[in-house]
Amino acid sequence: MKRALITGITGQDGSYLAEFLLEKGYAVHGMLRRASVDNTQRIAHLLPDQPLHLHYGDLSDAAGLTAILARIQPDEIYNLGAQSDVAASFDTPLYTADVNALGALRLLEVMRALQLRARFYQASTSELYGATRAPIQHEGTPFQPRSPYAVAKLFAYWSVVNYRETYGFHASNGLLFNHESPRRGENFVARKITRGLSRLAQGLEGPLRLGNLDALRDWGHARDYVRMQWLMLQQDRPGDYVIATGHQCSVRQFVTWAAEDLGLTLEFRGSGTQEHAIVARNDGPYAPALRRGDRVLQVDPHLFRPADVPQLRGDAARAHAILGWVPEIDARTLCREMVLADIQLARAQRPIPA
Ligand code: NDP
Ligand code: GDR
Repeated sequence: MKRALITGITGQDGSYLAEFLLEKGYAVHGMLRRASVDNTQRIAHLLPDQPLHLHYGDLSDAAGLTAILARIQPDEIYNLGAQSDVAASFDTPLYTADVNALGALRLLEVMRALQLRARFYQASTSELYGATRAPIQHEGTPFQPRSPYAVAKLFAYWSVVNYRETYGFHASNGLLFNHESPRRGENFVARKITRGLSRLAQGLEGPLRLGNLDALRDWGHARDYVRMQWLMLQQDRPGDYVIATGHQCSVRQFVTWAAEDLGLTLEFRGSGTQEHAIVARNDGPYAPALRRGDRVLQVDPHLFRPADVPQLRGDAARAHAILGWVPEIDARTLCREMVLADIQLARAQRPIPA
């Protein structure tokens, strides 16, 4: 039975990857941060009766990483753990660098010290392309990181390349573009939209407040993307791969889709920080709390970042050619799946009428 270690197992990708590897017959070990409240909700369904083992650890703690790797002796390591919130990285740049940059290097160094020949996957990101002017980005597009998060991930990216070239590590970078799911953290924009509109539709909260509606992203589904993480480590040769759908849409478009899935037609009014959206039509049973003319969205200047990434769109031709990977779920379908899941959650919390 192959042994895999996943850092960040409690996160969105970690939970899908753990499911995937368990189905493939792996013994899965996950690194878990100690928290004051339960942080295992995304993997709770996997815990009974499965070869899934959790170990307390933190990417900032080299001694702990050494103990975990020495004990488990994994065949494959997936480094998904990170301070993954780009906006938060502007407020916590040193912490973000410690976890996202030095955290990856710590793992590589522990592997070197223990002479552990595990295959290594690093969760790299489209954020490395940042301010690029290239309309579509591939493995050869120069990096122009635009946030403390992206700068830290750039260090980790090059550390992986260096350990591969210098010490012969089987270490690979997945340059993943945005990917979402019903398990996505509530602060990332796609989930904020599907959850916020679903709750507003049930009368559980007020209008959605968002920042830059013009940002363009290439959104895929997390379940599709973890399959590729595993595929990269099954190759004879390590390498770096862009993983993306090749399609791009704006935050405003995502709002429009999510509203459609709730039976709502929106009308956007105003511009810049005055922009807002109201209900033009409500055609379905999903939004009982909303009437024509109700405000559903307000742009909030406080939610703009000190620097933002205007547009990302990935060319995954290399992954298609070498890994045989193609994304199965497009952004429109993804949005509908997220809205349906968030409607159920919102309905479960709807106050019982007196
Ligand atoms: P999440 O934010 O959902 O999960 C991050 C995970 O990292 C959580 O398990 C979190 O633990 C853990 N973590 C945070 N800090 C530490 C630390 N100091 N030591 C150990 N673990 C830590 O992210 P995703 O699942 O969405 O993303 C997975 C990885 O992929 C991340 O590295 C992210 O930067 C990267 N990525 C994500 C993309 C996306 O669109 N989702 C795209 C490209 C890259 P806890 O639950 O305790 O907070
Ligand atoms: P991103 O994702 O920064 O691309 O990082 P996020 O969903 O946070 O933002 C995408 C775009 O939406 C704009 N935006 C808002 N974003 C948030 N979070 N909240 C808002 O209210 C809001 N309004 C507009 C942002 O300005 C941005 O342009 C994600 C993370 O998963 C990273 O870890 C990963 O590396 C990249 O995707 C690829």
